[in-house]
Amino acid sequence: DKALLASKFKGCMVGSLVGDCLGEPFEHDDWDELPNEAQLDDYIQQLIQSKVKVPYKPYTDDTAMTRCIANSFISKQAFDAKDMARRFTKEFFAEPRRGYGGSVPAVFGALRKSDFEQPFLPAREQFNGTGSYGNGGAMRVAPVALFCYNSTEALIDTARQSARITHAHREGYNGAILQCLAVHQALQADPAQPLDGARFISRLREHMERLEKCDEDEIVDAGRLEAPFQKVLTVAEELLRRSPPPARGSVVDLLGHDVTALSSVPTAIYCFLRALQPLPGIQTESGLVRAIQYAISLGGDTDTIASMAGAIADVCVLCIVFQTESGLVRAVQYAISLGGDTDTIASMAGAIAG
Ligand code: F2R
Ligand code: MG
Ligand code: MG
Ligand code: MG
Repeated sequence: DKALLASKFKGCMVGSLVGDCLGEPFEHDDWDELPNEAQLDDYIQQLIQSKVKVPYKPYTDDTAMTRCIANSFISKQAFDAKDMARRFTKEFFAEPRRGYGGSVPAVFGALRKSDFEQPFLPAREQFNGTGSYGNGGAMRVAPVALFCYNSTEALIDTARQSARITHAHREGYNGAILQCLAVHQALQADPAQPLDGARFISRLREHMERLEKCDEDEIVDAGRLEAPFQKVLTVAEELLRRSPPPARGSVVDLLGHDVTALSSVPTAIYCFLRALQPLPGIQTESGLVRAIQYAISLGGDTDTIASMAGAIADVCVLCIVFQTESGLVRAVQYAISLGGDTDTIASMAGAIAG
């Protein structure tokens, strides 16, 4: 269904943008702290009551680079590393104060100096030749899932290459692949069926098992884990099985919430999957708002984790059974779908739901 797919594509881009903008005020360099509870409540109340003045929140590097990727595909109708590198660099030098990572500006400088001749080379020289394992490749990858919707293998290859323009470390580009696969699985989910969260995450782990095997010949720098994404996804699977949901502090201790791909991509996927069901202390009917709010409540790299969770969630939550986030509309629609005395049953259900 083309219309449904087009609406999912839009949802993905909007979810990514909204997560970035709303998460930005809580992005914090101090990875040991959860956000101040009172400040967070106050912030959410402001947003719910639309008290925040226009323009509400500026977007950050996450959205700036996501737009570059989307525009490169639109212009070239293919993955073109030089074009993408050129767009990232132009965007950075036009608006360098969007909160970029500490080291990535050096890549843009070197790309510009070499006139984009070798678009993957400057990234390989980062961090004494190990490359960056920051989450910058993952935070911007959503358009790759849309562009490569018809082929998982093309998606994996394109996600890897788009990340390698700035992130040569295997954790940097594997994190981008993982986030891209998560968006893709959300796009493919059947809107008529409730999403099976356990299956969703185990399929991602199976992909990472295969991909991390291929990495065995890569240089492993000291102190980094073997097959790290498989390990963290296994932990996330275990956390998802817990009821009631584990405390936020335990989630952060076990999954992380910092600017590295390893400590943010599985966290974003966990946020999305947890937010499929109501969460204590989060009063919203919207699965998208819940995913973003929950991601922000974990603190740390809030713009990026909320943006990645939002990109996955907005594709999916609208589509579960009925394509509405409104409990009232859902109740009325469901009542009508049962047939029979539809006006009366829908009216009574609507009176209670409203
Ligand atoms: N940088 C931020 N936030 C910090 C606070 C910004 C503040 N709000 C402000 O406005 O100033 N946010 C953005 O950065 C993240 C994406 O970063 P990216 O693109 O991955 O950058 P980089 O520099 O490549 O990596 C980030 C840091 O990770 C560490 N690191 C990476 N690889 C490493 C390696 N091989 N060895 C050691 N350390 C490594 C370094 O500390 C890097 O600086 C997103 O959160 C985006 O929102
Ligand atoms: Mg950012
Ligand atoms: Mg960030
Ligand atoms: Mg009747």
